[in-house]
Amino acid sequence: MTAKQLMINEEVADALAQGRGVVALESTLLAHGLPAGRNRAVAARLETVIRNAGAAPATIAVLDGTARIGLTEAELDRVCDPAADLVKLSRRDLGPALGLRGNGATTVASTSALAHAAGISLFATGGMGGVHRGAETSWDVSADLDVLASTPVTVVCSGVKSILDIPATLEVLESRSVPVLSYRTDHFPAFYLRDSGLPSPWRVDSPEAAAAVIAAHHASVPGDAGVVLANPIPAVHEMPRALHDELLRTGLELLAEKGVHGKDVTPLLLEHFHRTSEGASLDANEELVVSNAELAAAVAVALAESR
Ligand code: PSU
Ligand code: MN
Repeated sequence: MTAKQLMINEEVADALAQGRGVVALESTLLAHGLPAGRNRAVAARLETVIRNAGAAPATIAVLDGTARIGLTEAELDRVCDPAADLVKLSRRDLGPALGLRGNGATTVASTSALAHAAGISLFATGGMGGVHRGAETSWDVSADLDVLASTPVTVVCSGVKSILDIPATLEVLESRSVPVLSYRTDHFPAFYLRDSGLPSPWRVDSPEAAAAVIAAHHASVPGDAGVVLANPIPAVHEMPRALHDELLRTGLELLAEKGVHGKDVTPLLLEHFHRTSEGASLDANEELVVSNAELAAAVAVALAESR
């Protein structure tokens, strides 16, 4: 990428040059996953917890045809402003967005790709995309999985939402040689819930252990597969299961009723959860992302210290 296409801000560039920890953050969860106002507060909180842990935050978005790694306060305002009308950019959309000098918010797929291009190996988010329910006929499998299979970046997330087909998502990660580690639990988490009901392939109990696994994975497994570090939502913020199941049921009905497909599925379901739960899912969402940013920063620092 040319210097005009990829710009790394000073804080991030300095941290990279000094071998300090850096944590990438995506912008789709801000622009399309959280309501206006609340998204800006979450953006600030994420950056603060990462700095407090001794790492540099690198929120990523495409603005005026440039992929920006690390945003100014004004750029964060813009990403969080619905009037800015940022489109949701998966990895395949980066060429059009840069070539046509557009604006967009980056998903796990495009954020991982841009983070790697900038030399960043850790990324924190809420949930990642995966295999959608009914993918056997819709073919809706998130590019997040493909990118993880071919990009040496660790994604710290709270697993995947139960709106997806979680067993199928875990199968694809296995086929594509992406290790899945869960943090201080034997169960793979499901975003609003601490336990998806499925066992986690691996468990780690400290940031140092996660860093050791990440380093050993890249040293021993040929290819460029990334790593999933799944961090369950803090227990005090977990959603009541009955409320969760009811929202999921009505959310899936709403999707079928409206005939929504493709990239609009996740934003519509999130909006349904947030509206119907009167903010309970919003609080859960915020707390899990913050917790993931904290863990990612601790792992980034452990990785930097072990080098
Ligand atoms: N899961 C969430 N919140 C989100 C997303 C996923 O709980 O905002 C976003 C992420 O940016 C993820 C993207 O990369 O949705 C996946 O979209 P798709 O399924 O269209 O690939
Ligand atoms: Mn999709």
